[in-house]
Amino acid sequence: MTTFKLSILLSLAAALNCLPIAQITLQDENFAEGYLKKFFNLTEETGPSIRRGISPITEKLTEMQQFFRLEVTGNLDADTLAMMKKPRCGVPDVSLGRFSTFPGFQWDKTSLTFRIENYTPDMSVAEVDDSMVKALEVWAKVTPLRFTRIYSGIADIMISFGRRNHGDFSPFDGPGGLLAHAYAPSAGIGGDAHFDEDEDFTFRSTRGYVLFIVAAHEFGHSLGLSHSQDPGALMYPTYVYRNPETFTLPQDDVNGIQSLYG
Ligand SMILES: [Ca+2]
Ligand SMILES: [Ca+2]
Ligand SMILES: [Zn+2]
Ligand SMILES: [Zn+2]
Repeated sequence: MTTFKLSILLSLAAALNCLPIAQITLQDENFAEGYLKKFFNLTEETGPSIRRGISPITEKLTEMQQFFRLEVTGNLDADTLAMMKKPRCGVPDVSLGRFSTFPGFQWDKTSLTFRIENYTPDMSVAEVDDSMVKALEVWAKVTPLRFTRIYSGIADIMISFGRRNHGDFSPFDGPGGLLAHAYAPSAGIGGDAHFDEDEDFTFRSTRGYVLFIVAAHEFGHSLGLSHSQDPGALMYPTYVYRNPETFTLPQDDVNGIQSLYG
């Protein structure tokens, strides 16, 4: 534990060599460590890289910079920190499958149910309903998957809004940062999508986060996609405003979902 802390401090100190010291604060360093733990599986265990003398922080910073196609420095530089601070999805970025999927996680049926358990006060009920239905249609359009809404009982895809600790082991974080997360296909919590009620969701405005866009991304996870490294993809981890009226599913996402469901 102590050794790990020390190695983090040393590698972050090394990372700061080429920057004016005032630019990155201790708070930023702690934030960066938390980010790498959450999204890039930074752990305190010793592994092959430690035996090769590479600090886990440097290794994970490198991995993160490669994922986001940043300049690969292995250092916590300003660009890297700025990327870490963008609002984003809560699902980790560790990439596992060839087409940005979670290997072994896909529905073995094409007819799925969904249920909207509660609503956000940010929008009208009709706007939330419309956003969720259209977000599922994005995926139905390019696959044999069909979605049926139910109003009671357990659906495959349970949709809810919550803040902070909301009943799973992945609490939200207040305004900004994490916007939502969803679980890969399986029984129980699998497929479910949770939205951070501390965000300001919107139907069509350029202010706040367009619920349709956030939901369409999360339902990609509900169906088995992981994050894409393609900055133009819907399954890119950070939020990018897109006009819901003119949205079409980018090719990278079409390829990903069709690799699972044809
Ligand atoms: Ca479920
Ligand atoms: Ca948040
Ligand atoms: Zn995501
Ligand atoms: Zn959750």
